[in-house]
Amino acid sequence: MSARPTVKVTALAAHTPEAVRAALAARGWDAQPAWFAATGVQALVVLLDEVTEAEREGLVRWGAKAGADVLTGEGWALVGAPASRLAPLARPDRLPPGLERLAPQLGQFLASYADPPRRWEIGGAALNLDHPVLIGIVNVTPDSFSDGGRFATVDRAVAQAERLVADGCELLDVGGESTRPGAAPVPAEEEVGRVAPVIEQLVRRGLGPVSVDTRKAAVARAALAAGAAVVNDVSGLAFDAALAGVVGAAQAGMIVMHMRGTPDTMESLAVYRHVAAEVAAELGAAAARAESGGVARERIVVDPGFGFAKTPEQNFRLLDELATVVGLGYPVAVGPSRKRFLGAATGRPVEDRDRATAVACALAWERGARLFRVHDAGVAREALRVAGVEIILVAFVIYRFLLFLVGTRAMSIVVGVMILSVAYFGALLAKFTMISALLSYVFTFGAFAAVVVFQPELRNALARLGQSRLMRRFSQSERQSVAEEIAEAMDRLSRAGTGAIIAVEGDIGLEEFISSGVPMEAKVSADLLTTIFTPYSPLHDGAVLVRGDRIIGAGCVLPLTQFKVADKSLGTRHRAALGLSEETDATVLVVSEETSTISVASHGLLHRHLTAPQVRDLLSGAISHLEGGERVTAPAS
Ligand code: PMM
Repeated sequence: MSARPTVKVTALAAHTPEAVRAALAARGWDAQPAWFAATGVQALVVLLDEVTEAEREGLVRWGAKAGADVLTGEGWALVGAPASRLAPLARPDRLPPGLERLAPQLGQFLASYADPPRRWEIGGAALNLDHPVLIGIVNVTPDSFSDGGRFATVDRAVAQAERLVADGCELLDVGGESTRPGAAPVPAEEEVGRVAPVIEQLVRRGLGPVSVDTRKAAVARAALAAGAAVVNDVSGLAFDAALAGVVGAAQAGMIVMHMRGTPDTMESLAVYRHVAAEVAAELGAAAARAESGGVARERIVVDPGFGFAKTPEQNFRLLDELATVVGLGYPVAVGPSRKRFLGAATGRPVEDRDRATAVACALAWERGARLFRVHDAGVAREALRVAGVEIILVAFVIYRFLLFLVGTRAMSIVVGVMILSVAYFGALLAKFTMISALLSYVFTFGAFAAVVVFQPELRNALARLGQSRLMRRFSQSERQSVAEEIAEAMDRLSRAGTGAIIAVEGDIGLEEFISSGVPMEAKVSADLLTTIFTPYSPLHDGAVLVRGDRIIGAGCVLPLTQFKVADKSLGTRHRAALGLSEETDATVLVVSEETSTISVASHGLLHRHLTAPQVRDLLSGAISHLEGGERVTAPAS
């Protein structure tokens, strides 16, 4: 009876439902059920505010039965469970009595969570949100913080817009009033004079759709008349109550951004107890204002307003907890481009923050944002790509390095070094000065010791680096004939009781051993091999080295195994064969002078009593490895 294979465990990346969806789809599930099941198993945590005492008690009882985690306090409850387990709380027909008030809000959240908005309806068109949508910034203000004044004329604005569109922007955001901290307000007529001619030109040249970045109903009206399809309001409808009506009437799209106060006062209002939750709540209220003012839900995008009434730390917390804003159920836009908080983190000046912008956008995308307001789409995209390639490269190098170490003595030493490092930093933290001083000596001299201890490994690694498998590939038929010649030679030598040792090179080069004997360049043949090992021939005592179909050296000295060999019937040839197979991936064949038997050393194991056909099959690749290898060595005491 054959044993069952072991159960394979794969940890799925469950920070979004994507991994579960992909796993189900790969197992034949249809797209829609796979997505719903994936969102169902996703663990969610919802915070419920303004709950009554009775509702708290009801939730705790329900949580105990449903297997959900419920934490509560005065007026609030925090519920953690997979979405599918939360679902009954959103269904009036399945709600436990007393929890009826929960259903509408929770239902809306779960519905948009399971089926997030995939399109954004804007004036006369719709933007698809199944990929990152870049919004290119065209500032026509003389004092914008990042590119102030550069595109102040229509022609320059158009040229910038053309670059942005060429770099993949799907919407152009034209702004005529700076919103930098402390910026002075611009009268509506002046703002219209800046933005309307530019919007007209962009639309006429087919560079649209175009958005207007304004807080004022009058400016929005003029911009929409000039052909704008979106109004981007950084005040979240707090500045001009008439704005929602203008956007609603024009059936345009609207970006509702979060901020507090005005550019003049916002810095003093950056006070939050929990920035993400408060921004989401205030933004939800602003979006509700837009809806009740006449803007249809599917036309609204929300934006957490990076840099507006937030300190650098609050911006980063908000970026990390962006899913809370995504939970409002509207598509989310972000505008971290070149902002001060990125400068605070990177130390870069404003003109050198596009890489940081790209990284912030990538993080925001992963947390659910779909639209990205950027100054330089090309650099941002390029930086994103480079950042991705770099991460892959570093991960690949670390992976190959670990693969190289696994199973070698180096791995246990790496573990030892890690333990010592932990001890060292522990001693530093605990201010144990004697222990940390001693360990620092260990590290200083340990580096030299490592070079000595790992000399064979380092030699191998360097040899491996210089090798290319492709260079040494030779055809299957050549390999077959080489295998036959060597097997034939082994057979003749063992019948004659002649000692011999032949090392067949693997991926690791053997050139360093050639110089210890006589370099050769001869085709492998049974006759030549038996001749070389004939007793009293000058070369019979050393090893023959074979690369591909060539004998590259004879009479060569191989390294002896560093371990103890207890079996006295194994002489110097066997110890050399084992030694080389420990340091390289060569296959080393030995004919014993004492017993006339054939052995093979490979990867530190010895296979004894081989027949010539077995040797042939091993070398030709007909069998990939031999069963029954023995570890005949033991650590030297
Ligand atoms: N930032 C600025 C202006 N308008 N609009 C939205 N929706 N989101 C933002 O983050 C945002 C914005 C300020 O930056 P800028 O002066 O570079 O345009």
